[in-house]
This record gives sequence, C-alpha cells and structure tokens, in this order.
Amino acid sequence: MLKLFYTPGTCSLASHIALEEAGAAYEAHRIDFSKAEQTKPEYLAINPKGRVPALVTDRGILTETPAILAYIAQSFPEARLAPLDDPFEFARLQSFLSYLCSTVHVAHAHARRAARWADDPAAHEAMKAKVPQNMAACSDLIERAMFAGPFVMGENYSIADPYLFTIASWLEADGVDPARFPKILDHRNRMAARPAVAKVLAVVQS
Ligand SMILES: N[C@@H](CCC(=O)N[C@@H](CS)C(=O)NCC(=O)O)C(=O)O
Repeated sequence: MLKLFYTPGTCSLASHIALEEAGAAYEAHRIDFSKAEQTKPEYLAINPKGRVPALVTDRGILTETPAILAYIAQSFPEARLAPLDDPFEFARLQSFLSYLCSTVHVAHAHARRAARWADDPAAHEAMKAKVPQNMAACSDLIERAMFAGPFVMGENYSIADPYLFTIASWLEADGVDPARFPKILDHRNRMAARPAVAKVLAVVQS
C-alpha cells in the first residue's frame, strides 16, 4: 500500500488530496515539525532531504511534489487527473507544477526558512520582508496568465488544482490579501467544497 508522509500546513497537502481524488489505497503518516521529526534518523532514512512529502511505493520512495503528483495521475488513469495521452498538454501541466515548486514555493519559504540562504539575521529579516511582494507577484501572474478556469488547466480538474489550492492557502500567512486575486480565491473556495479536499483537511487538521 502507498504511504504518504505529510505535515499539516505544508506542500504535502497537494499530494494528500491527489491520492484521495485518485481513489488510491494509502496510509498517511504525520511528521511533526514541532518535534523536528523531519530531521530524525528514522525519517531521514525515508527522505534524506528531511522534507515532506515523501511517498513510499512498492518500487521505492518518491519525493518532490511535481513527481509525486505525476506518479499519482499516471498510476490511477481512471481518475483522469492529467492529460496523459497528450504530450503538449501534459507538458503544459508540468510547466505549471514546476512554477509552483521552483518559484512560488521558494518565494514562500523565504519567510520561515531564510536560514537556508544566509546566516546574517538582518538578511533573514530582509528576505522575510520581501515575501508579501514576491507571493503577490507570483499570484498576479497565475491570475492573469496561467489560470485557465474553471480549473487551473481549463475544463478538466487535474493534479495542478490541489497544488494551487495548497499554495493559495498560504497567502494570508504570507501577508497577501487573496481578495486581490478573485480567480485564485474562487478556485480556493470551490476546492475546499470538494469532498476529497474536505476529507483530507479533516485528517490533517485533527
Ligand atoms: N521541492 C519540495 C519541497 C519540499 C519542502 O520544502 N517541504 C517543506 C514543507 S512545505 C518541508 O518539509 N520543510 C521542512 C524543513 O525545511 O525542515 C517539494 O515540492 O516537495
């Protein structure tokens, strides 16, 4: 059975929702950041990066949200979570996932994880101060140029939707008023009403 390692409030939510939407049989294992469990040898044996998510499969362990999401979509084709038979559309989907992973998530991480990039406490404060501006700029680009509607990629729900939902749920904490981005906010509200999302949130928030 698949095993997802997750932590509440993190990017692992996207993979968690995708597993639920896929109808996958999986177990969810919580990693408690308040106890620094992600740094303990037991977890580093699963993911040497010391991060969530990690997905244990019968063929090995996967990390990195875009890879996990694509694996879920390809493993459960009947759930239609990606345009698997269209190379161009699949690449467009990957492009969106990559943007969230490599740019938006990294912009967000500068608030709480600034020590990754500098040792100087003044530099940490400077990076933190920049987060609202960078997250708003990323959201603006998604709102104007990337979000097709009604779902991220257009008419069809895909693995891009739980990923955007996850990152959009951080906006307030990142000092951005989501009301500035009506399409993203409307998407967030519609996502929250999906049974799979509500089920995962109930587990994660318990
Ligand atoms: N590129 C990775 C990022 C994973 C990541 O940074 N996860 C954060 C939570 S959102 C984490 O585990 N942080 C723990 C730490 O930095 O100690 C992905 O997309 O899966």
